[in-house]
Amino acid sequence: MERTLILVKPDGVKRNLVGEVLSRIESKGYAIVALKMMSADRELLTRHYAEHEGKPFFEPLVEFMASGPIVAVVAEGNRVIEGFRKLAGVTDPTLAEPGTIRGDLARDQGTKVVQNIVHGSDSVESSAREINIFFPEL
Ligand code: IDP
Ligand code: MG
Repeated sequence: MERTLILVKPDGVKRNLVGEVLSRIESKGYAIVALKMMSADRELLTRHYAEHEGKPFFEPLVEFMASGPIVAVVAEGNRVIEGFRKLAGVTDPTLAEPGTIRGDLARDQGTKVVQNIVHGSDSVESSAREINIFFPEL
């Protein structure tokens, strides 16, 4: 069964949207198989966002993701990687469709890094790598 790594980012936790995000995952029919609230340090975030190292938003992204608690979730189901990305909506919350997490719950805050409530793995390879970073015990 396919699995994906989902993060409720610090903006989502600060705005009390953890329950809302979990509710959308569960309502869609995916199973939550692991869940924890944690603070991510730079080392972990640099590994998680390795593909973005060197990009102009990399430092602001790491700083933002380390700015407060996050909630890490492993969700499971057929095609959950693609399915959660659809639930999340596109990266830019201004362009994300209404009905999606980012489209409904986030907007452009004028910050160096886009604050968009959630992360979701984008491929089978990324999900395996990312789940191992956040849940090495799984
Ligand atoms: P994704 O989260 O939709 O997969 P990625 O391209 O993997 O988007 O980027 C990771 C995160 O970095 C985004 O969710 C967003 O927070 C931030 N980000 C991506 N592109 C930009 C950008 O062009 N400017 C500012 N922040 C960005
Ligand atoms: Mg991504």
